[in-house]
Amino acid sequence: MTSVPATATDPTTLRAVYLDRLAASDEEGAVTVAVDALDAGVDPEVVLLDVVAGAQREVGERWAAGEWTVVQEHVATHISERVVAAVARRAPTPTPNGLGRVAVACLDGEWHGLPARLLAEVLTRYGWDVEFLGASVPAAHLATHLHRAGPDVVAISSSLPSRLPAARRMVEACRSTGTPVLAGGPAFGEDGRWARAVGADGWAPDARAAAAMLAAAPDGPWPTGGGTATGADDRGAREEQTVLHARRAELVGVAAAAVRPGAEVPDELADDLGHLVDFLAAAVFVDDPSLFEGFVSWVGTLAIPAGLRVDEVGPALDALAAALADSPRTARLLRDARAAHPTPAP
Ligand code: B12
Repeated sequence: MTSVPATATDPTTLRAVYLDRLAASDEEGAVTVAVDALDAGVDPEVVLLDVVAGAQREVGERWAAGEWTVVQEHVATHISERVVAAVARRAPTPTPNGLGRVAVACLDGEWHGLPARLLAEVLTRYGWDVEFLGASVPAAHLATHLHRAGPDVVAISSSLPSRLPAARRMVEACRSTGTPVLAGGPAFGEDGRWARAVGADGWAPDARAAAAMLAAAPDGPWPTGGGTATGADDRGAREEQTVLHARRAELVGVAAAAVRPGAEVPDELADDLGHLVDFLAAAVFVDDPSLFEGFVSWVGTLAIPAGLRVDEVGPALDALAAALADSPRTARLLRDARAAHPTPAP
């Protein structure tokens, strides 16, 4: 166990100590680390973004490496949510300073609510009047809410690039109410290249940058991120993405039969293959092979027992390519990914 120096104020030490408390499922200890840091003069934003968010990213690494179970990750995330609430209670919240109102919502099907919650807390601290709408907000319900509540900006959050088609629907729903959309979270790419592709009005890499950007230009215009991906405006790309989603269950079955013939399909394998199809659909949608290749590299490194193994990735891609030969964009992405990922020697 990492001991807590009474005066620990540097973010790296605090994060290590905080992670220890998460690893021990010690909610009270984790809250104490955060509150003591505030009392020692550490900026609440540092506690939220460098300690809590930093620790959560490490939780994800440990899960992906098979060091932590899903249950350990769930417990840690629950504790972090409690810690964010404790920080909000302890550190006085400035009264809204007239900058305007922001609604923060996760995309439909996006259950990573904590990153959005952290963004909401940070914007509140910068004087915005923030309404946190939570995880997985359906686009149509968001539009209804925006008509009623009338915020100045909608901040949409997503961690999974596979949700980009949903991002496009969300942007269109916000547009129908005349509310500008700021996008953020890893779903939109490290440089925000897919924020532009789904039509967002702005993108920021993290909560600090979002706060600075909104303070500098509350009404926009805002930067929309790097890249030139525009596939979401392309009718052919949209059609192929729709086909992939409509055939998802069948494609998972085809790929599973190719990689483990005759065997019962465990949930973990079905989940991984389902994500493979979803990421393929998103890559087709924004017309960017790097999105799919990033996922293929990542899924092959996961240490999830019974999930898709690295030697099964190539055969799964081959099976999908055969089943999707009449979808030209999809077939091209599968071919390129396969060339970049030859089956490793046993
Ligand atoms: C906790 C967690 C979960 C929890 C989420 C619960 C919750 N209440 O949030 C649960 C269990 C639901 C979950 C589920 C899944 N997860 Co998960 N999860 C995580 C984990 C460990 C932590 C998330 C977190 O809190 N991050 C900390 C924050 C602060 O992250 P952040 O993105 O840096 O946030 C900042 C910016 O992005 C930005 N920002 C965020 N939103 C916005 C919005 C705007 C407008 C702006 C400007 C900025 C902005 O500001 C934030 C603060 O600076 C991450 C690991 C990770 N690296 O994040 C994996 C991770 C995101 N999950 C992952 C996966 C794969 C999944 C699942 C698919 C697993 C599965 N097999 O089912 C499902 C998908 C569920 C779904 N459909 O949404 C992968 C994604 C990999 C990939 N290739 O995309 C990750 C990266 C884990 C890993 N190491 O591989 N997960």
